[in-house]
Amino acid sequence: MERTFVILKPDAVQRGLTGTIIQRIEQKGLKIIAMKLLTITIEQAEKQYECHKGKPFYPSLIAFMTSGPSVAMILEGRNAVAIFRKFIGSTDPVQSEPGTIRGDFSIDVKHNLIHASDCEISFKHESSIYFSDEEIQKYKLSLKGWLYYEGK
Ligand code: IDP
Ligand code: MG
Repeated sequence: MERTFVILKPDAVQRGLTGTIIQRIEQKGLKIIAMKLLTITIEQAEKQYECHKGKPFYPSLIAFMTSGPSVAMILEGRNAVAIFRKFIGSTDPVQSEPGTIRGDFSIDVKHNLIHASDCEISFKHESSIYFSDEEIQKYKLSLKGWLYYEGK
């Protein structure tokens, strides 16, 4: 089953929005299989955002991401990557639709509350920075049959 890597950024923790966002994730039907509160190190942030190195916003992005605790998560579900990108909304809240997390709760392109993998390759890269295999929970979601069928 497809997985995606998510960070509730330091602004989400400071603004007391982690509970609201996690509730939306659960309501959507994505399965939380790993989750922890951590202060991201400079090394971790640089690895995660290596594709943005050299861009004007890169130094302030690294400073922001390491400025306080974040919540890191792995979610699982059918088409988890694409569905969750839609769920969080566009990077810049000027463009993100109401109803999305960024569209409902943020007004600044940097302080946009949440990160999510944009493809399966990014998922593998990002999740390996923050989680070991032992930290990923294996369990059956009892309501799974009400979310989707295993076959077609
Ligand atoms: P994404 O988080 O939607 O994948 P990216 O383009 O990968 O967006 O950018 C990574 C993060 O860098 C964004 O979520 C945002 O926090 C920050 N960022 C992106 N563009 C800008 C900008 O123009 N100014 C300041 N911060 C930016
Ligand atoms: Mg990105």
